[in-house]
Amino acid sequence: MSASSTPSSAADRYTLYGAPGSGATPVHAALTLVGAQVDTVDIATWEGEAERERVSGVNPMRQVPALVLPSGELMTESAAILVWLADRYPHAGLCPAPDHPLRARYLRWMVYLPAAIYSLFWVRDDPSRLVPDPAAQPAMLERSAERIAHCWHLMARKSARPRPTCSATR
Ligand SMILES: N[C@@H](CCC(=O)N[C@@H](CS)C(=O)NCC(=O)O)C(=O)O
Repeated sequence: MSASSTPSSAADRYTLYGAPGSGATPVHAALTLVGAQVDTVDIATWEGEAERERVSGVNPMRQVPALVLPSGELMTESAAILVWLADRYPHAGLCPAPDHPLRARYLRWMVYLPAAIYSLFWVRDDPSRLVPDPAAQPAMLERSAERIAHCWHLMARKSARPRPTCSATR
């Protein structure tokens, strides 16, 4: 059994920066499922500059989740963290193995979520970052909400399991 397939041990201690309801939540769930030890640092970046400043020394993007690995290396980007944890602890069964037929689909949607949807919240959380004119902000919020809804629908449609045909159910 290689080191990467061993169940988590006492050495597997992580520090997770984030807050409930943030992208740190699925990371915390994955760490719990693999049985790792987690020290959490509560930071709600969307609450303002002071909170973002608190995480800036750890993650220059001033965002959560930020995860310090047992090696001391920092990981950011929630999807990358989830993929890394799932591969690091295969016994937990969190993802299809690299040679599994569903691997491509898994990677596709793991990257799609932050690229197509999560990134839009950087603008929505503080519209003035990209749209300085307050009068123009409601339109941006409305259109980005439509875009997000469209992306969720597309994913739901395309990632759904194909329905069995009549002949397949016989
Ligand atoms: N690309 C990052 C985005 C993380 C992100 O947007 N986090 C939010 C909280 S859920 C944040 O820290 N926002 C504060 C900001 O961007 O200023 C990821 O996928 O993990």
